[in-house]
Amino acid sequence: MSFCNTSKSLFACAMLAALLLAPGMAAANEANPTSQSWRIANDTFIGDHWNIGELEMYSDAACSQRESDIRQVLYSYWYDHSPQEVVHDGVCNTQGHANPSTWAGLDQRVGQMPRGSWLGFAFGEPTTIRCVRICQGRDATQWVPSATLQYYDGRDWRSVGQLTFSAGESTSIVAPY
Ligand SMILES: [Ca+2]
Repeated sequence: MSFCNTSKSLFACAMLAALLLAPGMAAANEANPTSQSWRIANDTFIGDHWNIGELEMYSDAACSQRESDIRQVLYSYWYDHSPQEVVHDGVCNTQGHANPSTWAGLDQRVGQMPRGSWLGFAFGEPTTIRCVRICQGRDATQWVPSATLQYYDGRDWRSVGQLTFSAGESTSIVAPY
């Protein structure tokens, strides 16, 4: 970049280069982002609170390569304090409310507004998520038809695409990618 050819901006240029090359940062290619932390956030208003009894993330569009090296469950709020493992224990729970085998988000406006509730994982290694399977509630006020997939780039959460779900169990590839 010509910006880097003038001596006056050498320091700024070096800082920029260091930032771009910092380990753990997301890949520069926004169409194929890589990160250890991924989450889904509601795109539509939630009448009560969002219930998710199982969340699975896959690195391929065929939804066959499941990322199972889960180091941490990431969430906006945990309503009923059920064990965090319930969202990745292999049991497709689609019950709602304060069922002990499901995650429930916040049932107040800040959590009900679009992007107000989210659930995700920190994986052991950087990956790219292209497919998500969830088992969410069946009550009309406790599931969402549309969600946004986001990854953490080291500074902010960035949206990469949309997911389309039905009540209960459903799988969606990320669009567009
Ligand atoms: Ca489960």
